[in-house]
Amino acid sequence: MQKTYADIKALRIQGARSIAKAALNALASQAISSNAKNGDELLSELMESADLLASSRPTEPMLRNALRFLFFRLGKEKKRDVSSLKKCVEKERKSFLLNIERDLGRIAEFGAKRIPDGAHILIHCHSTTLISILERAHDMGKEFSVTCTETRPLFQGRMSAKELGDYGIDTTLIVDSAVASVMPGMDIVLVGADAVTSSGDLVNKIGTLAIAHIAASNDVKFYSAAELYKYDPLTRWGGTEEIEERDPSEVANPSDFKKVRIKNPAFDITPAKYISAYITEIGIIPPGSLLGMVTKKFDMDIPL
Ligand code: RUB
Repeated sequence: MQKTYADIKALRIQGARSIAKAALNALASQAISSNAKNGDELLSELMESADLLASSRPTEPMLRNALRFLFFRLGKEKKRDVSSLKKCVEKERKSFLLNIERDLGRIAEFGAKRIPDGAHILIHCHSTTLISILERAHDMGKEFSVTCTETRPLFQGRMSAKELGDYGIDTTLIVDSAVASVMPGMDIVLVGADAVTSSGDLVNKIGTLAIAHIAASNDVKFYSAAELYKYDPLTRWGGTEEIEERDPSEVANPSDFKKVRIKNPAFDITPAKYISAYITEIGIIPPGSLLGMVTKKFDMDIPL
C-alpha cells in the first residue's frame, strides 16, 4: 500500500482512472494480507490506509469515489468477521473494476462515433479514456489526425503521442505554447477529466482552461471524456475542488534562482460554458444536464 501511495504521489501512476484502480487494488491486497484479529480491527486498518491513499492526489474524486464505493459495500455486509469482510473486499474490488472497464468501452464507442471522418483533433495531457476513444475510432476505419500538447512540466503528452503513433494513428507533438497557432486548423478538442463539478465545470490538467479559451475563440468544439465516477458529489453541497500544488522542482531547480517564486498547480478549472459536451458511459451529455444524470448513479452506488 505504501508503495502504491508513493507511486501515485510521484506520478509513476498517473491519470484519474489508473490512480483509482491502483488505490483500490492496493487496499484489497492489504485486506487480504492483514492479520487483524477481528472485523473492526480490519476495517479501521483499511480506513487508515484509505485516508492516506485519498490524500495522495487531492484533486481526484474518482479515487475517493472508488474507496467510498468499497466502504459503502463493506458497510452493507451482514457478516462482520475477518474472513467475510476479506471476501467482500475482493468481490467489490472486482465489481468496481468490471464496472469501469465496461464504462470505458462505452465511452470509447460514443466518443469514436462523435469524431468526424477526416478530423484534426487536439488533445492535452495523457488520459487513458481519450486514448481508448482514439484507438476505437482508428479501429472503425476513421481517418483523422491527432495533435498532442507535450504538457509541461512532466510531459504526459509525450506519452500520449507515443501510444497513438505506435497504434498507427497520424500524430503530431507540439509544445504547449503552440496551441493558439495550431487551433485554426483543428476540428475538435478532446481532453480527459480529473473532476467534474455539480455545475458542469471541468477540472483537468493545467493548461486545459487556456486551450478551452483558444478553442472558443476559434469556434472549435471542446469535449471532455469523463466517466460519471469523475463527478465530485461534495460539490453539490458547496464543496470546492482543491487544486493540487506540486513540487516547484518539477518546473525548474529552485536553487538556480534567487528571489523567484515557482508555482506549479497541477490542474485548472474550465467553466461549463466552454464545454460542448461530456462524453460519458451513458452518452454525450451537455454540462447543464450532467447533474441530473449523475445523481441517479451516485444515489445507487455511493450515497453520501
Ligand atoms: C492526468 C490528466 C488526465 C485525467 C484523465 O493528470 O489530467 O486528463 O486524469 O485521465 P496527471 P484518465 O498526469 O497529473 O495525473 O482518462 O486516464 O482517467
